[in-house]
Amino acid sequence: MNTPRRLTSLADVAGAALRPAYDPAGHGHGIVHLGIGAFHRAHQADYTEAALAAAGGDWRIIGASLRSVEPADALNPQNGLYTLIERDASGMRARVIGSIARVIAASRAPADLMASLIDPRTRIVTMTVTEKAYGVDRAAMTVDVNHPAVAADLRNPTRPTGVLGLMTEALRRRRLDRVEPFTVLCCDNLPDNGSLVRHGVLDFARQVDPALRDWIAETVSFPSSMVDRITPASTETTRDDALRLTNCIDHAPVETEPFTQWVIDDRFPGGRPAWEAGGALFVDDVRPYEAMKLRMLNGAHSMLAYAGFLSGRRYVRDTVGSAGFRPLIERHIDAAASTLPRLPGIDLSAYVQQLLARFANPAIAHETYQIAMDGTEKLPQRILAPALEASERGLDTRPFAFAVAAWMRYCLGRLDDGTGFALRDPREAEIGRVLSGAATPSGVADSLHALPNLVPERLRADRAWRRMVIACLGTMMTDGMHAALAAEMRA
Ligand code: CS2
Repeated sequence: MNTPRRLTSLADVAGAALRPAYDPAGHGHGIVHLGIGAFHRAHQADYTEAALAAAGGDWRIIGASLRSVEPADALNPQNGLYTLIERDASGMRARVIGSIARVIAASRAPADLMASLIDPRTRIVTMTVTEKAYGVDRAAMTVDVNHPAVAADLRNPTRPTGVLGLMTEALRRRRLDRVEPFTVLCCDNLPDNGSLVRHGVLDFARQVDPALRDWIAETVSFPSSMVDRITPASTETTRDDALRLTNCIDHAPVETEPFTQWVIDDRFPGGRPAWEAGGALFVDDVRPYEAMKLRMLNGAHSMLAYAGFLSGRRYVRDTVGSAGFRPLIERHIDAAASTLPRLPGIDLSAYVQQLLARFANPAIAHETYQIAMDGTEKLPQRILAPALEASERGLDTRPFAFAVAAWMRYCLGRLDDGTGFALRDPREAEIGRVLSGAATPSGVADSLHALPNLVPERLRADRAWRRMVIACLGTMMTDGMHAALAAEMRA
């Protein structure tokens, strides 16, 4: 083999990695994706790859990152190509993906992003920008005017930088130019995510121009979707493996698990790629699938992230691999499952076994600290909504109380030995303020329960719930997380 060169063309690839089963250059773009991180490259870009290979079409992706410039700097010199590595106990499989046409760093080239959004060839805008990027008040389903991007874009709606502002301005210009609107497809881990973004965009547009709001309400489709693929942040190992498997230096490789799932509302008036070629499931109502995934997978993930991180477990696989921890994960998943309706065609006990095996994947180094990030954005749909339902239906709420206590203990920002760490939460400063005078478990629990727009009112009012949270937190604060895990196993 020749000395490795930077991955720039498929002709350079000379290893075990598979190459696209179609000619990427023969296909134009049809999608703009906001938030082109590792997850998008392991998920939607892979489904689009399968769709292009199976059914063709002008459906390649123009990716954009709203803040960072790294994805553009890594992917553009590679003509959008990157290595996708799937790993599990049986080994590694790699493919070079060709579905990304190019990447825009929006902070550097805002006009380029707007031009791509209003381009008539763009028929779908997909997004994975994380929960905190939207700026939608989820209780009122209106824009949160205190959200920095929303506030900036309302002041300057023709030069938007946030998701709601970008969608509104691009749709305004398409309407003006008599170009059909694109479909907006949210792929973030939020319940009823299409409806959430729709409400946000409509409320934002109303403040810009009520007639535009009505036009968007009548003509733009916002399907919901449930996305799933465990994808840790790429590391040096990912790059080394990509080099071995392609004989190319790849600055944007991604590693992920073999499992992947995408369930989508089939509402695409402007057409869509044949994503079913990659296994996507098109349904009439995504919500039950979302609830299953958010409560069982993501809920258990958040619980084990806080309790695992604070008990010195760096990776998810170390938590399920520990005899003292695994039963608590199983207990959490079962409690989450008990809040769900029956899903035709889904065997929940098989789903549970599959989840445990996925968490245990020895080849995936998924950091508990990565999942612990942005707790205030994640807890409502993952833990608090099922906790409230369980409380109202007389089901066991203890597993959720333990998870919330672990999050509260994490909010103190220090390990049992006193070492400090950053919470990495958009409400970090506010959390620091409300906790500054709180020293006891009940003081901490009361202060965090009182954060606006977080714990549902009816759950806050449940005395038994609060007692349980305080008791769990008390053990965590007094005896440490290891002891709290052991005590919880006996509870
Ligand atoms: C994780 C998710 O970081 C997190 O919060 O729970 O990213 C999880 O890995 C994905 O949703 C799996 O599909």
